[in-house]
Amino acid sequence: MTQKELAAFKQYANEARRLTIEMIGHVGVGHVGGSCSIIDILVMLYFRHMRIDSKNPRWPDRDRFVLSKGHAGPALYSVLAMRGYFDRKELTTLNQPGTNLPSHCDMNKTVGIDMTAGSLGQGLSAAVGMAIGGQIDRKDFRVYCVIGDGESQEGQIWEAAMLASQYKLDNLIVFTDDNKMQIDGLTDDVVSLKPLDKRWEAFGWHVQSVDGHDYTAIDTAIETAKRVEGQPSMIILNTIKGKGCSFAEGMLTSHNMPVTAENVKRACAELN
Ligand SMILES: Cc1ncc(C[n+]2csc(CCOP(=O)(O)OP(=O)(O)O)c2C)c(N)n1
Ligand SMILES: [Mg+2]
Repeated sequence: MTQKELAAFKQYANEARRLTIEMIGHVGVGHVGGSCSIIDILVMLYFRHMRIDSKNPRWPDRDRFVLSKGHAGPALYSVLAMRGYFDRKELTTLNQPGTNLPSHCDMNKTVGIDMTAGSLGQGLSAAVGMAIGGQIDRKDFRVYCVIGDGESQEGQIWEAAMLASQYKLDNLIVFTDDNKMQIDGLTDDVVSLKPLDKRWEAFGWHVQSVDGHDYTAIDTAIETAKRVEGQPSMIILNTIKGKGCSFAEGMLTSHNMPVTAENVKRACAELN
């Protein structure tokens, strides 16, 4: 990756974080923490790695993306708007009556959303189904999916994990947003997942662990995952909840928090 590309990704991520905070600030409350922890991976996917065409959002050969931790919808909406799937003006309608942008992703409402999500644990199963579909149809699209660390306590995650390795789904690349926090506690204190990498390996997956805010590391990991044959890929992203916004960064309270006009002003200044 060139220095120029790196600078561009940082700029896109700053912009996506600003849009996310503005959007949530407009409603007054929302999932700041889990949205901001995934912005860097979303930028890398939507601005570098995914084969997509925003003017043809249902293109059968497109790569698919499933945000299994659907409560982080605002982060995805900001990136989709930046990529031209819909007008940025729509972002101010987040979670309002009649909106196309509900707080949790809905494929029947929002252009560019490939799967409805929000009930934790289900999105990965849908992603596995899409990858099996691609395999049956002999299509070369990839399926990308982001799950949460807290979400990984759901039994359904591990059912999907077993199926994916059984079917040797090397067209499936999944990321765990390992921000170490869930709704009301540290993931380690609630039900620890350690050692997370070894667990995925034991389920037959190719596993990598990287800094989830380091574009070069993420880029290299995705390139490696694309070359893996005969196994699905897990990339564990070491992330910080609320990353980039000092009123939320690293705070348990950032899960679903009030966002004031003052918060928005300060975050936008920090992200400039
Ligand atoms: C099946 C189900 N149970 C509970 C919830 C409520 N809930 C929403 S987010 C969340 C915490 C998830 O933690 P994690 O996956 O780590 O998300 P993140 O830290 O990225 O916000 C919970 C329990 C839900 N959406 N679905
Ligand atoms: Mg978490």
